[in-house]
Amino acid sequence: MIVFITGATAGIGKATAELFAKNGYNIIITGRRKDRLIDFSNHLKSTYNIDVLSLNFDVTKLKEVESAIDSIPENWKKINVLVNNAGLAVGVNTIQEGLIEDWERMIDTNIKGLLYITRKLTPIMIANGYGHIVNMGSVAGKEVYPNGNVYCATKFAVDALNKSMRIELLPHNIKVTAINPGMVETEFSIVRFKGDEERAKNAYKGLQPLVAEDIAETIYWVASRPPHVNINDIIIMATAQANTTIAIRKND
Ligand code: NDP
Ligand code: 8X3
Repeated sequence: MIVFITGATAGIGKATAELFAKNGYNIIITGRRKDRLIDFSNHLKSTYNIDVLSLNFDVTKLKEVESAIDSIPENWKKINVLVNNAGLAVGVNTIQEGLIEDWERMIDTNIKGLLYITRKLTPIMIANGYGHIVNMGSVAGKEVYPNGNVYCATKFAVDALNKSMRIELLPHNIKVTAINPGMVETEFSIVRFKGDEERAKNAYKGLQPLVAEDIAETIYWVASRPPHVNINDIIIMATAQANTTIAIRKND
């Protein structure tokens, strides 16, 4: 069994790779940070006695995506599960003050990157006659919140693409699932706040957020249902969070 995970150098993607490796899958890990890919690949191979293929590329660069996927050896092409996970939020601004470069990074990564990967890998899955695509959405793709505008829009797009993919890939025996988490403490907020670790920590102040392993377990669970069962869509939140704007914190 083979799982292909985008954005496996940190957070949810990394925890997901670890869990699939623990369960005997061979893993294709991807990301831009090559040093992390090398270290993580060595860790997975030595700990779980599985095979790992590392692909170092930026999902926003179509040519890099194409040549990385074209380089996959024949014996790695029987991909059972694709986890379209690489993504990010950058900045928290009103629409009138938003930075165009932040918007472009989010649109290029969360929408276009996911599309580039999917466009290259679906013909391989179709040729195989099976597959399962797990798209990383968000509660931000179900409801908007103040200053979330473009990030929310990208995740609403993922929600739409998830539904479209399920229709179009139905004749090819390819399952399609969306996982939509609320707050998960990873590097996500550090990226969103552009390296301001103090501000990132504050996002989770006074409550217990989800951790990457909670989402990894959910992804592993959906991927390990029997062939006749597909989980279409999951929303998963910390118990302390009710929706994108209401959470209960100890200091409230
Ligand atoms: P992290 O920042 O911890 O991890 C993000 C991963 O995405 C990294 O491995 C990073 O790798 C990769 N990535 C980002 N940009 C690119 C790019 N241009 N090319 C290739 N890889 C890229 O965040 P999370 O694990 O929290 O986020 C994973 C997904 O989950 C995202 O889609 C996010 O929107 C979603 N999500 C997160 C939530 C949260 O609260 N944390 C809640 C809901 C959804 P590298 O930098 O090495 O390229
Ligand atoms: C990440 C969750 O609420 O910060 O997608 O947008 S949120």
